[in-house]
Amino acid sequence: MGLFDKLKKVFSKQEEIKEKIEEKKTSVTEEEEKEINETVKYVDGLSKSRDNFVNKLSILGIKYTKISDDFYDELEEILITADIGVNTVMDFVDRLKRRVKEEHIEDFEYLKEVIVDELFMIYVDGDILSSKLNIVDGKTNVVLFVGVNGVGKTTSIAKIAYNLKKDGKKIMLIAGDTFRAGAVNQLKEWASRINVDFYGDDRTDPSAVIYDGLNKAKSENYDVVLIDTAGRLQNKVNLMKELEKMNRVINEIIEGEPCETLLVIDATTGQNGISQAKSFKEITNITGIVLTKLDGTAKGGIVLAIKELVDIPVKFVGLGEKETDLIPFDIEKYIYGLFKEF
Ligand SMILES: Nc1nc2c(ncn2[C@@H]2O[C@H](COP(=O)(O)OP(=O)(O)O)[C@@H](O)[C@H]2O)c(=O)[nH]1
Ligand SMILES: [Mg+2]
Repeated sequence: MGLFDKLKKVFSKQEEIKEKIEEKKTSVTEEEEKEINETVKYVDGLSKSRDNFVNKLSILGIKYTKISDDFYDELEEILITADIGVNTVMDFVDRLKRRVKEEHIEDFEYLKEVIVDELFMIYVDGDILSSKLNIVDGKTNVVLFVGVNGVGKTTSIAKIAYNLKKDGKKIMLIAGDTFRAGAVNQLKEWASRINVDFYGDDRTDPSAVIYDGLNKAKSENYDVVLIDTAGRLQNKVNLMKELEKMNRVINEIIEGEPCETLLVIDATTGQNGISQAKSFKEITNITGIVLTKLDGTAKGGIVLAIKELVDIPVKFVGLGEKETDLIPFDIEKYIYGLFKEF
């Protein structure tokens, strides 16, 4: 049995359980319910991508009775338009051709299995996959958020804070986006909505705000501090200097911090998002990516392109606008959500 078959077995079972829970025909532990809800979020959030992608692939299976060069060309095109990077697609098709030849594959149903297996392999590719934040108990951890305007930084901070708060952590949000009008208030409103603490004022130097906020957080033993920033990528040199200064201030107050610098990118911007990621990678040390608005795109393949072109782990994905709609990235659930009807 192929890997995809296994995923289908596990996750479709979870979807069945979800229905039973809703009909109050069964009950599960809190932990199990969390896991099941995440699967359902992937399935719902990736529906646009799935419709687009899987439909095209299925049509391909009807159109070609034989696996020919034309078949491979069309397959390549479908994958590239799904925002999977060009080189990844080329490698993938090469691997597929090799397997088709070696295993004498003629049956499209079986080929489907192989396609999904191989896409999965691209992502995994011997890497250790961890979507966990690098947070240590017993100290104040600092997570810095960067990314251009409108990608979903502030919303993602609120969502992550909401999850950490549920895990019993003492959380502070610091408003380091002193550039955009309304940014400070937006973060403040989120803080009160999800019931965590907030630090921010009307000064224009983000490092000054961070300095005071972080000193307070340290002396009052906060577990995690999440810092919002403004990402004006138009002026790379200035942005680099500003981020350097913030990092220096943070490290002066708490040695070794920030423990994470998360880059937020918007999945609906496709290749543009990828080039933002490359630019940010050049100017500061990014430890993980938050990929937002996956629910709003039909090109969910972007996760695979990030892997190929940027090689920074996707740690969270945004699949909606509510505080419960940001979940740890899980390649198996992602693949299932993308292909379940394939
Ligand atoms: N559908 C959807 N919308 C999102 C997601 N993440 C953020 N948004 C929306 O994107 C818009 C910009 O978000 P914001 O956090 O203000 O971006 P920022 O400028 O980077 O701080 C808001 O309307 C959010 O509700 C997501 O995962 N899915
Ligand atoms: Mg913002």
